[in-house]
Amino acid sequence: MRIDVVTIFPEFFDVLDISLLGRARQTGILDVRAHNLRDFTHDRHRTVDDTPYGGGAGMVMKPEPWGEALDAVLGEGKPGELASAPVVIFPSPAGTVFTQKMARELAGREHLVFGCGRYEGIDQRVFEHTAERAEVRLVSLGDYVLNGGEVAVMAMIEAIGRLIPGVVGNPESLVEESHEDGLLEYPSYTKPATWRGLEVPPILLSGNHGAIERWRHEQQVERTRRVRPDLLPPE
Ligand code: JQB
Repeated sequence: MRIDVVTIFPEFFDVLDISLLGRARQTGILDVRAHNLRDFTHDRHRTVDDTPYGGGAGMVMKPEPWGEALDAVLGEGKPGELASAPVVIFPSPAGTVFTQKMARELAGREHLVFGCGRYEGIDQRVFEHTAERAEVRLVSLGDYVLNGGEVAVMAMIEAIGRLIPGVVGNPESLVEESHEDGLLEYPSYTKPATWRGLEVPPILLSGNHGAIERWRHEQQVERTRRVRPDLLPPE
């Protein structure tokens, strides 16, 4: 999978070299490249923002650098190959909420482009114009306000990247975890069996794999009912 990120903070994405995705990047399964939006400006000050039409607080990102940056990354791709159309994702507090289901869909695509806004966001025409050349999605990490798209994109790349075959060592760990079955995960324990007076639930030491599986499922359902009842089907 090819991932291009357009941002005014490309160094922010250097941290991907030391994350879980590092191995996949070395083997070529995942090719992530960060591009500096300011490289697509033409003025001495490498200006990417301007005051909003209609007034109001803050600044808005100018459309021209975005147009040129997206021309460049959408033009690259893999020529001649039957790769699926690129998806361009703009993180935005006004987007649809990012979910595990969305991560799974995006993990099946060949080319993702992330556009990281800053300030009060990007000129609306950038979304309209890009939608004529690619599949565009406005996606929100959750219902809180960040200062820009970079942190959201980092989270999305991690969630998507680990679903690409060969990125996470054990494919079973992908299906057993939170959200893949619509429930929160069960509590986990390791050695020692007693720690600071706290015992591991005896069932986990019983060797009865059927009973352990049932206990874990009960824990998942109980935990989900307690903290995330919105994830359960209505009574
Ligand atoms: C600028 C962002 C998020 C991208 C995600 C999430 O856009 C704004 N509007 C009002 C106030 C502040 C901003 C700042 N901002 C680009 C940008 C915020 C994403 C963002 C996000 N994904 N919250 N905020 N869940």
